Amino acid sequence: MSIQKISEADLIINPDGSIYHLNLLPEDVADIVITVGDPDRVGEVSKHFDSIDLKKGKREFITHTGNLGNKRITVLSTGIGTDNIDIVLNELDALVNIDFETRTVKSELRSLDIIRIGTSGSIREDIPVGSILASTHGLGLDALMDFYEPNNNIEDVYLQQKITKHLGLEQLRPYLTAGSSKLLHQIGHDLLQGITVTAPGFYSPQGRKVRANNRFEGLIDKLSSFEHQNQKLTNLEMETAGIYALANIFGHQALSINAILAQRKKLEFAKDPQKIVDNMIKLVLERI
Ligand code: R1P
Repeated sequence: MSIQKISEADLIINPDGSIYHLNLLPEDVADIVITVGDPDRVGEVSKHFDSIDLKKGKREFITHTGNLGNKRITVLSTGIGTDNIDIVLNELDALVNIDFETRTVKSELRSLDIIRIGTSGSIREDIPVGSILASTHGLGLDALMDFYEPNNNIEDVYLQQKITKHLGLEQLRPYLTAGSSKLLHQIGHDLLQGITVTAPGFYSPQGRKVRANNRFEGLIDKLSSFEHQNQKLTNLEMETAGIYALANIFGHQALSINAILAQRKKLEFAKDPQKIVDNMIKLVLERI
């Protein structure tokens, strides 16, 4: 089998040997990676570390790597949206699985534990503001995975088809991927669980109406009325489905943990969002 060299245009490495957007060197990435949307949340996570040995950043991609107990952990901000997730997951994987000297895929592949600590809105009456929810699956309403060769298992395809039919949103070609059952057991075993819906925007794509009219009327009711063998769509955010789908393609383990700040059915928003986020951060760090 010939070894394929990845071109300088396909994989851009900065003059100092770091990867193009994340600005990280291969040795900067720990086996446990926490992703957060908000760059300011990186420090909110790493302040709990026993030591921080690396702080780097470029654009919205801020990284701290350090130690907590006997664990080495990287915490990295993704910014908002699955277009950013495309960059973060590809560059993280390249950092650990591509030899930057030879520009070839390493013979022994590393599998990262990728845990998203994010904020989200509940679409179910029984999931109140302040809940911490683990995503069993990510359902993407965005177009990211239209560009990749799918790598879905049969159960995911079956569930995705059921949901798509229920929603009547065939034109959006929703994609569905399960999260890591290992991480769900380790971190989310006693949390609320559900299928997280990843939208390609915050306003109309999540059924919000401020001034513009929505094409899909009643989106929240449609999403929240799906149920199949006790599997339900529970919450909305903007990254999980992309993380799950790309982690699955690359062979990484991924889990998304969501702090519920908004209640879309009851039209409520958290009075003290930072406290809810802090609870989630502490819970995840205790279980990592
Ligand atoms: C929207 O306000 C942002 O908040 C949520 C959404 O997924 C989106 O990124 O997550 P983060 O708090 O992790 O950014």
